[in-house]
Amino acid sequence: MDLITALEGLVPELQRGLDQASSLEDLEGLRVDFLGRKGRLAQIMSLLPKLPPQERPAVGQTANSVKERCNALFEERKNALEAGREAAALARFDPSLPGRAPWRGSLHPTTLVMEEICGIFRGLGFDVASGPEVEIDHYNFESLNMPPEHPARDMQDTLYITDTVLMRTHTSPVQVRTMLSRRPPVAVVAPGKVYRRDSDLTHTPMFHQIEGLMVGHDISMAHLRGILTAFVRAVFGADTRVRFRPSFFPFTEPSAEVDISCCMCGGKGHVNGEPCRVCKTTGWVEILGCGMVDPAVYAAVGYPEDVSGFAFGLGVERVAMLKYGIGDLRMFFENDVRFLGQFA
Ligand code: 2U9
Repeated sequence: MDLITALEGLVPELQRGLDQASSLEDLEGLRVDFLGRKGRLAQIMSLLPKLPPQERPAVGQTANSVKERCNALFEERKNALEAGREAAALARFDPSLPGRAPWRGSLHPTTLVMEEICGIFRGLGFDVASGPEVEIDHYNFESLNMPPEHPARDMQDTLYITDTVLMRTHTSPVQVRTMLSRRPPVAVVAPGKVYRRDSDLTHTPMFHQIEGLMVGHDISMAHLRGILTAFVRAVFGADTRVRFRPSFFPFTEPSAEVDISCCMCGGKGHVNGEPCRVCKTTGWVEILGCGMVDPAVYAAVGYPEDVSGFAFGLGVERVAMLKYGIGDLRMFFENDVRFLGQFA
């Protein structure tokens, strides 16, 4: 068989091979077999030197042409195989399926309520202040009319670090520091963590408070009632009823505790004929403590005698429990995403 016929025979043979190739790997095998350094074409061309010189150019031209046609066949088959691969992938992929939603974090209910409350007081003209959680006895107790031997200082209730350094038991030292650095009038709220040696179903060693202080000239109990009524109605709704009961705190005189009409039963004491679990059928729930700042506190921070003002304090987790109907304080500290995710 002459070399030209042998070369021309490679094209249909390659075509048959390509028809059976089912992958890009098969294709590469065929390329090595036909066009590789020791492949079919190279083997035929190795016989070239044996031909008489005048026949060689024609064989060379045929070899080039066969090589070109083979390359074209490879290219064509490669494109077809790639298109098939893509189609198969698309057949497995259903673009109409809903996507996998990325997991999104959310703010802790304590943070949400703390930010909401601070926002309300900002709107009423208060500044938001913060201070250290590790405090000195002087700011946490002494300046707040709780001298040494005062029962509130008991080791039973306070987490002491040294004799005079402790974990703050309320955010009141923030207001003390504010008064020491600013002249009246002042209006501040102090949100933050507080610590007490207490742990049971309704108490945790750490919880969050927001306390407020407004001091100036001729600030009266009427201002206290007006501000705190506006505040609870902003949090619990405009039709919330409010009542003030006499109470006692070392740092305020007179002092009061504030109840609101129960946000679970609307003050009726029953829900669908069942006794209300939130207010225990009384129709009222305690929400905060307050009072007119005791003159002893002004004396401790060097304020003049003719100022007056009020202060209040509330537990943030307690407000969140009432607002969202959360029955168990421990939920706030367990970090269970099934609980936390409900506030997204
Ligand atoms: C200064 C002067 C007075 C802050 C006040 C309360 C009443 C109060 C409790 C609520 C529930 C603490 O979280 S709780 O356990 N607080 O009832 N707090 S008046 O009085 C101050 C604070 C600072 C300089």
